[in-house]
This record gives sequence, structure tokens and C-alpha cells, in this order.
Amino acid sequence: MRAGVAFGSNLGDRLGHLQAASAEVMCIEKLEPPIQVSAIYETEPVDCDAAAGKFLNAVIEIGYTGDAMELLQRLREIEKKLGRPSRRERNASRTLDLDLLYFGDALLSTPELELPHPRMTTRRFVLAPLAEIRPDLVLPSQKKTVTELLAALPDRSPLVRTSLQW
Ligand code: PH2
Ligand code: MG
Ligand code: MG
Repeated sequence: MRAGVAFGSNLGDRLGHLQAASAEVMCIEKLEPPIQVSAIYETEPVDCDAAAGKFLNAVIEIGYTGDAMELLQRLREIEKKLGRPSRRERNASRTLDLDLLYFGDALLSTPELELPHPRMTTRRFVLAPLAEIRPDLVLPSQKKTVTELLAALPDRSPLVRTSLQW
């Protein structure tokens, strides 16, 4: 199954956190090529408290031969390993946020996991990097491609495609 994973960090060594997280993701068992990696974007915090700093955001698409809950578990382990507290306020600043965006055609709504990610289609900091690697992707339950969703987005929050290297 092709799975999209969003990376975010707005605390401490943001680039270091993204790099360490991607190195961990590349080591997940049951991974399948190709792995597609977006550029790293610097983005204004959306729906965060006023003191929140800018984020670095990126999206990676992987192939995965296990199931979605298993992959979610692996991503949580990586967040934990890289210093994210397990209990914290929603949208609090974080060293690392790894969100499972989609998992093939899976449509899922459980307390543990919603697929596709319920807020991904309204967030420029997700759609811009995703459109770079999967411009023609049509998410389950959507009619428009990722590129079309991005173009139609009311969210005009500033975002910079950086030249930071993974
Ligand atoms: N993540 C959030 C809330 N707000 N804003 C930006 N720019 N980037 C994020 O990754 C982000 C956010 C909740 O996970
Ligand atoms: Mg998130
Ligand atoms: Mg998250």
C-alpha cells in the first residue's frame, strides 16, 4: 500500500528532528520502494498558540506491506524515541509530529485513527509538499487531485520552500 506521512517540527533543532525521523522511517520493517520525499518547507503555525514558532514541514510517501494500524504504531514509536511527550495539549509546540495522511484507498474512522487525515485537505503546509511528490493523487472520498485541492485552498498562510537538505 502507498502511504503518506507528514513531518512537522517547531521546537528545538527542527531540521535535526526531521532528519532523525526520516532516518528512522527508512528503517521501518515492511517498507517497500519507491520512497518519495518532498522538499522541506518553513510554514507559519496554523491553529497554534500565539507564542508558537514557525514549523518545518515535509511529506514522504512510502510503500508499506503491513496494515495501517501497524504503521501508525511505528510512527508513534519514532515520535516517542525522538523526545515527544505522549500526553500534551492539542497543537502544542512539538519537537516532532508524524501524521499518517493516507493509506492507499483506506477510509477509516476509529478513535485511534482517521484516514485520510481529517484536516489534510485544508492545510497548505500538507498539500504543498504532497503536491510536489504526488500531484495527481486523488484521495479516497475526494474528486479533485491534490494539485487542484491546493489551488482551491482558502488558506493563504505563508509558506517557503527551503533549500534545506534532508
Ligand atoms: N501542525 C499542527 C497544527 N498547526 N501548523 C503548521 N504550520 N505546521 C504543522 O505541522 C502544524 C501546524 C497540528 O499537528
Ligand atoms: Mg499534526
Ligand atoms: Mg500528530
